[in-house]
Amino acid sequence: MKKALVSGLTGQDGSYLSELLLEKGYQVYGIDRRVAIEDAKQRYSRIYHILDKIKLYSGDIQNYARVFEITNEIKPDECYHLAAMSFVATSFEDEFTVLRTNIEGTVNILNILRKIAPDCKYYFAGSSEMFGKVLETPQDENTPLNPRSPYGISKCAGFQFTRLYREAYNMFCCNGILFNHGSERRGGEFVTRKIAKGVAEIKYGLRKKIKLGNLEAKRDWGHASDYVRGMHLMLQQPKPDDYVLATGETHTVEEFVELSFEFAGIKNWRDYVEIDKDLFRPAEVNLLLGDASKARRVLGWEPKISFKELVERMVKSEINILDLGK
Ligand code: GDR
Repeated sequence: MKKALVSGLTGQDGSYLSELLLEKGYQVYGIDRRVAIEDAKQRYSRIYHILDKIKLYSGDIQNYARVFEITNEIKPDECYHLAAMSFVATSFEDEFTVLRTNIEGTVNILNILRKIAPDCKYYFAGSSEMFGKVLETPQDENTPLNPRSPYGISKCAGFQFTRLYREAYNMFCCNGILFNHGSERRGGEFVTRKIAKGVAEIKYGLRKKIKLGNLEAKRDWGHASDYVRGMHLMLQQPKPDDYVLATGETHTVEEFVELSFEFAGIKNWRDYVEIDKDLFRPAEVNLLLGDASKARRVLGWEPKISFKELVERMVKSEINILDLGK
């Protein structure tokens, strides 16, 4: 039985990845940072259905000694490092948390693997935010990095460290460069979930408006369940490498809004959306569009869920939640 250690297991991607690994017969272990939410159903909402099948270790990736202890006990065959401060807007306000969690945390894990599990295959969750103010379109593995946020800069550092460990120590280290991916399990502060939830609440008369920032930004949005398949495939190849995962389609935030209202059966969406200047970022990434040809060719990966289906699933899920609560 293969053993996989997943940091960030309680998050959106961690939950889908754990389901996939369990299906494939892995023993799944997670590092779980303590937060002050006592209710397990709420705290582990994304993984509640598999909690009895996985093992969670309490710890923080910033704590070298604890991660060392956990890794030493498990001796994983594969490590998926997903844990991060992942909200771009907050990274402008609190650069230090990004620095410590995203850079120190990543170096801790790499360094520990090198010392006690050098044969462990390692996946780093790189991001399309690394392309920032894009220097070419579409973006692929050879596009120069040009980040536009503390978050983007931190992911570039993690990405380069992952490469460094591959080249300097001959370790099996892969970078996934994942473009935006949402789902019914997306965190509430990200724009896709915020829109889907807001639209459902408007439908049921629970709110009058949604406040949003820049509607013109363009993103390449896929579904998280497709993207975790790509992560796993990267670690099953004969050689470690870096791969872009993306749909190859880009849409504005406005299109996401428009379609969400359409799926909820609400006309004249502009009547319900208020633009709030405070939600604009100090520096914006205007356009992301990924070219995942390499992942298609080498990994045989392709996304199954379209943009339209993603929006539909997210909106319907929010409507269902409110229906169940009635
Ligand atoms: P992003 O995701 O920054 O692309 O990073 P997010 O959903 O936060 O923003 C997408 C775009 O929407 C615009 N926007 C708003 N965003 C938020 N959050 N809230 C709003 O009210 C709002 N109004 C407009 C933003 O300006 C932006 O242009 C995500 C994260 O998951 C990262 O961790 C990941 O690495 C990348 O995707 C790939």
